[in-house]
Amino acid sequence: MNKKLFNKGIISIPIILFSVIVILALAGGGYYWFQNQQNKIKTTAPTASPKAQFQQPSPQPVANAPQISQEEEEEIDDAQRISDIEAFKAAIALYLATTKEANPILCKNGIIYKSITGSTAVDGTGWLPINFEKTPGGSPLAKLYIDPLNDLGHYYGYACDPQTLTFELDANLESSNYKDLSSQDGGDNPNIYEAGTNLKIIH
Ligand SMILES: [Ca+2]
Repeated sequence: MNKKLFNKGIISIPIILFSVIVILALAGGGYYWFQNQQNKIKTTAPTASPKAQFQQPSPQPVANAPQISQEEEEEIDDAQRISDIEAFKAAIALYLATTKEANPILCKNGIIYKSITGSTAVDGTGWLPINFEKTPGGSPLAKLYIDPLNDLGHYYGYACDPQTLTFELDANLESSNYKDLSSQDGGDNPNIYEAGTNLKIIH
């Protein structure tokens, strides 16, 4: 009985060892094959996946950006100037018509105020010395306008007659399209765009 068992054990140990060797060999072979496949994929795979390539932004066609000519730029500036001057005229007219100040002050006599000097404050301390905050309901202007270029050749000018409470606003227009307005505004300077209630204050 015991011998039979022993004999069975003798037989079974090599079988077990053989089986283990076979399993290890298979596992090792499988692992080697798997690594080999992985290396193949790594070496043959493109640097970017097809999906990533698909998502790569294609070069944008060069848009035909609108080319703004010098003349058009000057016309845009001139349109702005005329709009600003009109807004000033309306704000000053409203101030004069509605302010409860006993003696509304438009300016000091004989001074030509320029948008290149001073701030854009609307409380009388800015470049244009009217306190628009004395308009009932508040200043119609959030800030004083300045010329689009606002340099020595292009600025807004302002002066008044303190006695008659009349005023003049000036601008230097640039574009050939708007230039004619300077000689047709009824003022005394054919080269300057003049607006207001007395166009003979600034000479
Ligand atoms: Ca003029």
